[in-house]
Amino acid sequence: MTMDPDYLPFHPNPKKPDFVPPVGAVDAHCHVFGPAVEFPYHPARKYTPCDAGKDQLFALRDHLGFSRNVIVQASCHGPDNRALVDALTAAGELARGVAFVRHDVTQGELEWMDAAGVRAVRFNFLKRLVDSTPREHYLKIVEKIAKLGWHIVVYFEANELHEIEGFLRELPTTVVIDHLGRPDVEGGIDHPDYLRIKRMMEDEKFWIKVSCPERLTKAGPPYDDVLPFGRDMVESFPDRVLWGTDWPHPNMKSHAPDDGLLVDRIPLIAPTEALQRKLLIDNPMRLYWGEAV
Ligand code: 0GY
Repeated sequence: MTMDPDYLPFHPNPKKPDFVPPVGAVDAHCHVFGPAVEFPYHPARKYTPCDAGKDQLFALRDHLGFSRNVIVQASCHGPDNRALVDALTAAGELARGVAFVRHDVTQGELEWMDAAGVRAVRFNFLKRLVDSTPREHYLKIVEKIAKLGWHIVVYFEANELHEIEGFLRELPTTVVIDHLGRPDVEGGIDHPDYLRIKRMMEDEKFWIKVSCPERLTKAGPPYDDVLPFGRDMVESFPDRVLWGTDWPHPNMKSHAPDDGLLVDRIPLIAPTEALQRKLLIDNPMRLYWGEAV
């Protein structure tokens, strides 16, 4: 399983961040890829990444000064969640997971994932990453996960939100929006597409990840053009924001971001210790570990 010729591997030696995260901080969006010899990529995948296994993820967690991870099943593994479950099992209490499942997933499979620490499923609406899923299939999944008390993570682009907003609003669980809802940063925080996301956030069932400046930026590192969006969400909805590295940064075309630099951006979007604690500890612990903090 050879990596795609235009695939950019993750940064080989990220800096030690200047910002020291509070003890107990959670990286609430990252992935494991393979290794393919043990956990082959899915035949229907849209890209073949470089291997990025659990040991590398845990080493990065420690290097960055984080304590825990929320690991999100990536589309290159399709509905085969074995690499995710393997990583969660190895991490024990130090990780929780977000799976990708199909409507025909069995209750036994869901319970196997739940026991390993999976707490959510991801609905991915990006056409470049997945084939589209019929609404009735999503609803079948919703019905099945309700029994386990899981929530739903959604990945979409802001300019396409109008197509699915009604559907998202009707979902009966907590709904976490990936990567700020992928706004066009050149439009600024007054752009109608971004305001649509903010309006949706007023419903308390929605949460949002203030992640992925490296993917949203037009200006490049250190991602100053993305700053207003993360800061606006943290200040507007301090109890429903999450932060993550997005390591190993699949499908980056311009550059492989330095994860230490990404951590150094945190105090610029969450400027007080109280906001940092909510973003990095209280919020993810409440949602993924069920801890009232
Ligand atoms: C991310 C973003 C991307 C990829 C995936 O599941 C995935 O393959 O999520 C992307 O290409 O934008 O969250 O890692």
